[in-house]
Amino acid sequence: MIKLYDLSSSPYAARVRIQIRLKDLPIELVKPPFALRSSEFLQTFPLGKLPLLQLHDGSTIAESTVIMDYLEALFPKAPLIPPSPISRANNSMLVRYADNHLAQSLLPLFIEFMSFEKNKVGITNKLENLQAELNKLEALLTTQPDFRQRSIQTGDICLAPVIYYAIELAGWFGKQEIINDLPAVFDWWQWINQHPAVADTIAEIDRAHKAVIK
Ligand SMILES: N[C@@H](CCC(=O)N[C@@H](CS)C(=O)NCC(=O)O)C(=O)O
Repeated sequence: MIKLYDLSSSPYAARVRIQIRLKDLPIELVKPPFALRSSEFLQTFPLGKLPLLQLHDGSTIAESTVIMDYLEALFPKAPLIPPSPISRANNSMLVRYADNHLAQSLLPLFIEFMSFEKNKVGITNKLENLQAELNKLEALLTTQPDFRQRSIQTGDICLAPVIYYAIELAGWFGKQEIINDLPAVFDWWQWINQHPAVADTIAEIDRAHKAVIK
């Protein structure tokens, strides 16, 4: 059986779990056999990150979006990547936005969060950067065709766990409900959570994240 080396709290692993659940794929979710960053881990996980897909012959695929594209090619039924060139481009923009824009603005907040101190210098600036990236998503969703008129796609799936962390970390640093003044983002978040595969996976990340806080 194909295996996904998984991490409950990881937004990157979560997106692959959502895909697996939405398409009901025959893939086993397993925990990594070695501690992250150990030399054994780095030997088996060449890019040093989770998630990692392991195929029947033992070969491995790293990088969540590469894994997702591979799984779409391997299991094309109930496609999560649209067929037309323009809708593919719109979908890819959401994927790239999630990784190259939103996740980049979250990283500095995540580093502060891991230090477990809420009142560090520079938090206001980091929250403003996050807000600016979320404003871009508002603009992107507004210029793209209405998401309510299409089915769920890999771009939505990549974005959902990162938006979860944006809401959660902004709240942790005192800015509650960071997407509430962004009507398109707010509606998209409600819309995407109507999928049980998404809502259940977000709840899973939330449990893992809250366990860290404890
Ligand atoms: N670009 C990678 C990012 C994966 C990633 O950063 N994974 C984190 C967990 S959220 C990880 O494995 N971190 C272990 C480490 O950095 O040692 C992807 O999309 O798969």
